[in-house]
Amino acid sequence: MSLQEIQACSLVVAAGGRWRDGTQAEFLNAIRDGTLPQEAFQRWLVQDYYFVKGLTTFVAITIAKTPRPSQKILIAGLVALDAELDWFEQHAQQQSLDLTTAMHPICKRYVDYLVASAYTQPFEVLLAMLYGVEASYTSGWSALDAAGPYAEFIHRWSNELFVDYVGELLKTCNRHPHHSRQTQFNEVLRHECNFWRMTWEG
Ligand code: MP5
Repeated sequence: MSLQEIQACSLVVAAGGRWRDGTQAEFLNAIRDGTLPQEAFQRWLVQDYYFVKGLTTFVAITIAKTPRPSQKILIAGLVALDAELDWFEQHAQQQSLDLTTAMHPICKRYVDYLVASAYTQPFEVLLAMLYGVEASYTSGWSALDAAGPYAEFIHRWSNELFVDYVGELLKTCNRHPHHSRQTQFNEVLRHECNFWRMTWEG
């Protein structure tokens, strides 16, 4: 499935302006323009690491609730998250960043929302939320050319394999519709918007 198909799915279309708010950010514009302050990049790196740790919990609980065979794509995603945490740790070490500092309240609110939802929402809704997390990130980063000092980071969420994974998540969502999933999909986008603002403003 292409990025265009991902961006044209009914969840995204029904989200309206929330999709734009959750996928466009001053932080990303500054990467594109080559004007991102190092401080903002390092804030993003540390907070996104904390976010991915929280997302790992969310995915693990979602796996436990999801019937086979739809579980398969989630288990593959969980393995990728483990590798991604290693990747973040290596980058943090290279830049001498401390990964034991406090989580920013905006990041914490997002992670708390995901983990609380994992315990309380039906798996169909959790699938739509995970799709929201991944589809918004790939959309945001894919708007940039994978070139310049941040090429590795842009490539991570815009490469073909990652887009394929997000497409598989969408197909899984489409196999399991649920009447209340749009509300939570929109809520994910609201948290994405706040997260991006935090990376830029501190
Ligand atoms: C993702 C992320 C994508 N890393 N950070 C935020 C704030 N939202 C979404 O998750 P993943 O696991 O890195 O693909």
